Amino acid sequence: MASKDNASSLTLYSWSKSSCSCRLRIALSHKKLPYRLVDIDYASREHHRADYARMNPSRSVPTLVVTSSGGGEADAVHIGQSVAALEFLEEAFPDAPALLPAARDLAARALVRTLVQAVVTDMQPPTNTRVLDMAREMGVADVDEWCRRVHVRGFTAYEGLIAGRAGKFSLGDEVTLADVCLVPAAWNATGRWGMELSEWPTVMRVFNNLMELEAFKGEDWRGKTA
Ligand SMILES: N[C@@H](CCC(=O)N[C@@H](CS)C(=O)NCC(=O)O)C(=O)O
Repeated sequence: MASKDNASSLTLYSWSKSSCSCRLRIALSHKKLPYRLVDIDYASREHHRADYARMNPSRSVPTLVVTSSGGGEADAVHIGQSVAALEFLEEAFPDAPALLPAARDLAARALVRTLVQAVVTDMQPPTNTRVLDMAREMGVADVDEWCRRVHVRGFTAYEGLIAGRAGKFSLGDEVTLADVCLVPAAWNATGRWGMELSEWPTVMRVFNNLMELEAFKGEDWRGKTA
């Protein structure tokens, strides 16, 4: 089992352009935690193969695999939900830079988690590949417009939550899990669906500030070929 001694080894199964995978890559980079990256061939639906599904029955990316030092594959922990994996990193590596406000600041922690959910439950799932495939099968002609509409609602909610509260980042001047989830959603919006963030001035300002940071900039897939 993983412990809090930083001795665990981490493997991330990820697809470069998956917003859910980007959350983990950004967090791992921000926390400066070494890990092994395994690229999933999303186009050939590698995440739907039986060997992957044994690790992650949801057949989605990412999956974070945690092996404790001295432990074998049999003892490995497989975390197949990105937020569970993010929270695991918070708890397992308390000496790494935190992405949640201090435990005593319950209100700030609740706001960060609210912002996280505004992205990970309200924005990403309706635009997931399998959902878009279903939408196409059921006659939705323009799934890009579907995604844009989902994101307009999502960014409007996010703007309402952070306007007047944000500092350099979504909540004050420290990077949090909210930022880790926001930025990949903004990459999808701008990189896939031709959206601009100017309609949401606080979101746009926070996004631009975050894009100055290596942990975020280094994971930006827009403009890359792979
Ligand atoms: N709730 C899951 C969602 C994971 C998810 O939907 N990942 C997408 C990529 S961002 C995926 O693998 N989709 C595969 C599919 O739809 O078949 C999480 O946060 O990890």
